Amino acid sequence: AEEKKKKEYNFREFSTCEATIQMLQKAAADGVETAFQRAAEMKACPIGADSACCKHCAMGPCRLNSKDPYSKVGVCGATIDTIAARNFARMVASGCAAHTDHGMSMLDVFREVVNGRIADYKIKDEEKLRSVAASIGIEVEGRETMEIAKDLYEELERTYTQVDGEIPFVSRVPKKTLETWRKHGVVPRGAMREIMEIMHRSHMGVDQDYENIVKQCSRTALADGWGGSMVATEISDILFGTPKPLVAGVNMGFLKEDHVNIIVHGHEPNLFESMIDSVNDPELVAKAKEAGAAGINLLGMCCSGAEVLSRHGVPHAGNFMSTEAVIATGAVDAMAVDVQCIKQALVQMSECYGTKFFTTNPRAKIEGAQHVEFHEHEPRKCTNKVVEMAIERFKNRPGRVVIPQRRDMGVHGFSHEYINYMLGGTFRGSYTPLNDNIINGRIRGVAGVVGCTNPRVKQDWVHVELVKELIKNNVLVVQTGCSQIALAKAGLMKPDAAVLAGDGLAEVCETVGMPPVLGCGSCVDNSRILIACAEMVRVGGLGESIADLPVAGAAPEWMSEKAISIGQYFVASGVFTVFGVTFPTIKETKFHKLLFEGLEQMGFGKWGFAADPYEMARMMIDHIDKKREALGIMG
Ligand code: SF4
Ligand code: MSK
Repeated sequence: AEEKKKKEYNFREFSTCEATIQMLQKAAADGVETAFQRAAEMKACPIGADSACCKHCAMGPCRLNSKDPYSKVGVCGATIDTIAARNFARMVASGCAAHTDHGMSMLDVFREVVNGRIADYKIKDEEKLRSVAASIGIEVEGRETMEIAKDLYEELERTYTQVDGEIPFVSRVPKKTLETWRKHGVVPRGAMREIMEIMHRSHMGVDQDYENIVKQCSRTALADGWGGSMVATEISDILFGTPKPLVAGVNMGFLKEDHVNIIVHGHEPNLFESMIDSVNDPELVAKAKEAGAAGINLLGMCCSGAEVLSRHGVPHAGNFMSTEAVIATGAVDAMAVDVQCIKQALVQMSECYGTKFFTTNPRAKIEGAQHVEFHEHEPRKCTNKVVEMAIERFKNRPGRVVIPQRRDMGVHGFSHEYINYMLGGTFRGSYTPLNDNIINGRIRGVAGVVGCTNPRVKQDWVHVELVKELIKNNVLVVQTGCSQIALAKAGLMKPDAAVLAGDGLAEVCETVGMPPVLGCGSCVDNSRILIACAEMVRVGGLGESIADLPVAGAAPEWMSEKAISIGQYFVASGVFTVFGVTFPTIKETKFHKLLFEGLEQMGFGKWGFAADPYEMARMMIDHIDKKREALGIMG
């Protein structure tokens, strides 16, 4: 351990985020280790990285040879294609489960609001409620809001429970895309059914045909994108308001030394919404002042942070790979977490710096953390307690506080509705509509750049270089999650970042007053990108299916199973989707070829891989150009 502590690292190799680098240096000087050092110490297992091992039964675990993948089979005879496809299927299942369980929690809150059993939340956006209901065929004309809301709840519950048939949001899918899904038998039923089936089929000795397994991967992932994730986004908008562009700040400089600082990190917006109420409660503010603080300062991190940044302009302290670093400031009086992407190491890190660390969700306790359970029926009980404990910690701050002085302002909050409105009312309206700008070539195409940060690559660097390259080539970029925060820190969410764009995109940005990079919110808000794509086809009439569009997606620094589910639902929806860091296949295998070529030939999108951002941009731009040519809009 002594050896480890003494080891010198060049933290500039770990990250391009100045605040994070500064705090990594501080943590190292304080003798505290982070995920960056652990990743440097623990090389990734090459067999696992290639998905060439199976531990689905006790005859194994079996390891195949990734250099010569067909030279061996597992004890049961499973081939590399079966093994890699089953491993992939289980990543899709877990990612889909995470998003759909999040969506289900939002739907639980909605049900209790509709039934009048929750008083702390209400329907904030009635217009959104009506438009979502109408989009799935619920009668809205002349009806009371609560009547519509009850019908909407019942319909959306099918997104999870429906044992047969098609989930409700399938009504939003362009006709030809849906025909492709029906032809290949991948239209999703309820997520519970799809996840159950994929877990069954990937059990030892069940589905051992990689093509058939991939079909169920698509079906399950679509139950995420057009199901659980879409429900999470739409219900959150109905309950907490649909985002509209607003100016907001990102980075650790938004911590305030003379304030009680509270960070909420995780994914579900209900915890955050109640925390906003608690930090504004006059009694609690008075308590903070009695303790000598100038006030209470609330910040977000990761996806729930990205969501409230977009919806309310709450400042954001940093993305996934900054969650340990921010604690090293010593300024965080409390961190409250709910679900997903919470590093277990945060507990020990918090102990080192005296930060009060709270888990709040019964699904996600962490050994050593204090659990203050959050209940939707009495949400303030939990959030008030967190605030009170944060005030206590402020009174007795144990050590030196060092806050990196970086604050990056930008415009966030581009819901698909607002993108529609901003670009002309509909995608084919009379005022600079997106489709017209694509057809006239000012905008070459649209890229979704999303996803995590990962200590196996230099934090933020791949995101930022890729996006710069895309906008330089007139590709409009839409973003979610930790990627959005990377670009916000790089200053690309400001309208004047249009100077970095190609002439055509810059002209559109200047005319509309928008940045060339549009932040849409959290990971579940990737569903906004799906809806925007569907409307480009259905409303705007560009091509006949999503696969015809000059669009592409990327998750350049992905790390989570959720990312694989997101990638697979974009691919199954018709989008070319490129991942960086690593990809869990072996290039020479049939399974790899199916994901990277075969799916496209079947009418879906396809996967791509490149670790280098410039190569990634080139692949995406080539694809966009190929689609432009097919649409007859080259030049
Ligand atoms: Fe090995 Fe087959 Fe068991 Fe997997 S299912 S561990 S390949 S014997
Ligand atoms: S939080 S899934 S690290 S984007 Fe959604 Fe960020 Fe990836 Fe978690």
